[in-house]
Amino acid sequence: MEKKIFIVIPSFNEEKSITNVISELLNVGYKNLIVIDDCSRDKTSEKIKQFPVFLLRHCINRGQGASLKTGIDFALEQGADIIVTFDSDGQHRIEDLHDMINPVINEEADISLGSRFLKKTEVPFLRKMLLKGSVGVMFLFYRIKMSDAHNGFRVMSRKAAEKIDISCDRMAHASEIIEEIHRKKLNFKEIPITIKYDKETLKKGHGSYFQAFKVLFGMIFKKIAR
Ligand SMILES: Nc1nc2c(ncn2[C@@H]2O[C@H](COP(=O)(O)OP(=O)(O)OP(=O)(O)O)[C@@H](O)[C@H]2O)c(=O)[nH]1
Ligand SMILES: [Mg+2]
Repeated sequence: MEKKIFIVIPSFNEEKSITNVISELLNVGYKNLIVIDDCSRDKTSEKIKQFPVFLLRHCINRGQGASLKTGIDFALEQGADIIVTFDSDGQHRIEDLHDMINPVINEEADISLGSRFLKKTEVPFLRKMLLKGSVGVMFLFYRIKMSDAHNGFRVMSRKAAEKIDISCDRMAHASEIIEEIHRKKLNFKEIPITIKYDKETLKKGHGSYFQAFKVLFGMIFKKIAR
């Protein structure tokens, strides 16, 4: 029987890129798209209305983690067998979807995690250091060997989605997902993917460095305080 694939797309002020992301996904045949507009201040929702997608809106800005939770819970209610999380800022590539989905469909893994470090990708220096810091913390605390702990491109089976509890509303959800994979003894596979860095995403990225620092040190303090 064909598996029902749902794609969860968190969105916050993405009026410039959301139309492209959605039309490309629809064009290659993915029909079950769930967009979570996280109380954008721009025209994100208006841009989406022309497309046959599920549009969910937060009435206050709750963050990337909360947006994913809203979308994943909705996908489960709709009977999803496979759930993909895919960014709306145009940084993820449709071409990588197939390689990401296959291990989960073939039951080789409960969850595929995209990794920008298994492919030759130019990652901005500070971003790279922060990402490597998170990977180091994951190894130090949990003995989890991985190359990219903060990649928003994931594919999970229904079983994995039901088990993974996301309680961190903002950026810390990414490390929380890895901790949950470890705690719930789920199998993961890292898949080489390309993250597109262009002028627009790099400009936005600078604002999130402070958040990324906070998450990294938050992880360390949480573990020490336990
Ligand atoms: N920053 C941010 N993103 C959100 C929020 N809610 C939903 N998102 C979406 O979550 C996805 C990832 O957000 P980004 O800020 O690009 O985070 P990132 O890709 O991990 O980091 P960058 O390298 O800075 O792009 C995007 O599709 C956003 O639109 C929010 O409150 N803040
Ligand atoms: Mg991004």
